[in-house]
Amino acid sequence: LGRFDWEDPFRLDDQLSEEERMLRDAARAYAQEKLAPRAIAAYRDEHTDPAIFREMGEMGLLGVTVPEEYGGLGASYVAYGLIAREVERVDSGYRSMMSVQSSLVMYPIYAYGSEEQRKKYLPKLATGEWIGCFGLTEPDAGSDPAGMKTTAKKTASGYLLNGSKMWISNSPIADVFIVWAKSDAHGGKIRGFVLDKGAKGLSAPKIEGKLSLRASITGEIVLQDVEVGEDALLPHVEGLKGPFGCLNRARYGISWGVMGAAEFCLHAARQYGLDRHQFKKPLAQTQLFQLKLANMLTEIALGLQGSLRVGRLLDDANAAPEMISLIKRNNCGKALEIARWARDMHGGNGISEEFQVMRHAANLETVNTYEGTHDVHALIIGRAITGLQAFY
Ligand code: TGC
Ligand code: FAD
Repeated sequence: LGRFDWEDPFRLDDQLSEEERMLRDAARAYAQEKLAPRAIAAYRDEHTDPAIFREMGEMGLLGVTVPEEYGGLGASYVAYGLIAREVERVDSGYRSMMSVQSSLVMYPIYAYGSEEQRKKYLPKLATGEWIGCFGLTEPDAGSDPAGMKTTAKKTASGYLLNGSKMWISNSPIADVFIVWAKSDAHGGKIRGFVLDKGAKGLSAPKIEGKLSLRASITGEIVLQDVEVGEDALLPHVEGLKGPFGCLNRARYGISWGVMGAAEFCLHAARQYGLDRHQFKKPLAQTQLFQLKLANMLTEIALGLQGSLRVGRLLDDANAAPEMISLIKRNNCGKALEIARWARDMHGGNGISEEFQVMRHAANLETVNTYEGTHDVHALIIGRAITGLQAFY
């Protein structure tokens, strides 16, 4: 019989390649040494440090799956997931910054862009010199992005963009804007555009007052008669499958990321239960405490194994979107539950910033909602099970 290691119950480590383990260890070292010391204050002060993009770029953590000739590492999606897990172990906001840049900005430029667009944008996004954002959601179109109102009108030299995007990660500090709009020149179909900061009529005001994901800045994108050339159009994709192709990758990364946050909460709750005595014994020696720890560990072990399986399929270009919905939904929901348990298990200390579990719980409220809410992913899975569309 084999040994059991509660810190790696299904021996995930044995299932990784040498390169994947190396990247994971590098990401863990960076996250623990550079991000963890800043996380509490960044969250409290709602401060996003743009230098983090440069640091991540230097560490090779941005766009890891993009080929080396464009500044990436040409690494596997499993490696990308492992990095997300290490970064989100510290804070979901930091993972958000990283995954928007990698999956929602670099990926569409790589997959749908022209050679000129790839050469212009990808190397600077990979180093973090440029920060990117992804504008799909609008004030009146969230779960239903097909209802977007942003338009691209054909002009003699390019397009005129009008509309507004809401809840956009990184937008107030972004240099590069991926914007999805309905284009009259393409029969009203959704097309992607890549815009540069400073374009006339383009602004990105910050959304104030967030009580979640406070280390990651969020804003609007306002487009008022923004004129762009033909070279701003992403030429190689049309329709909702454009943004969804990016979301598949980001959602997959999130499924790993939230398990990192959940692992932090499990470790914190375990340590707290060992240290804290009530009724003349450690809390960790009570049955209810152990039941919660066992539930946490079980969900994390299963969640990580699911993400690894889908990651391997993604690397073989053989993952279905429904698989990604399944792991995004389940891992986010379970991580949120785990963070709430950990908060409870810390008693009064659980609400203090010092113990960090409440910050994770508050962050995971957002992660459970963005990139498709918990319920929307249930409907995607339900549609696959029944063949019946329940959205409309
Ligand atoms: P539906 O009719 O199902 O599909 C329309 C077209 O899109 C294609 N498609 C996909 N393609 C690739 N991957 C997927 N996952 C795809 N899902 C759909 C589909 O094949 C079809 O193509 P075609 O060629 O036939 O036209 O579309 P619908 O309008 O019924 O959509 C329903 C629904 C609910 C599934 C979808 O709209 C949805 O997933 N809603 C959730 C919206 C969402 O996830 N928004 C995310 C915004 S970005 C964000 O949150 C970033 S936060 C990042 C961070 O900070 O970390
Ligand atoms: P709604 O769609 O209005 O949903 C409200 C509720 O109704 C939810 O519970 C939902 O599950 C439920 N619901 C909706 N439709 C149905 C249905 N048919 N049946 C049953 N229930 C339903 N977007 C971007 O484009 N880029 C970003 O970078 C980005 N970053 C974000 C960062 C943060 C901090 C946040 C909070 C959001 C971000 N988003 C971003 C937006 C995010 O993707 C949306 O908030 C999300 O898709 C949900 O849309 P909504 O907020 O409009 O909610």
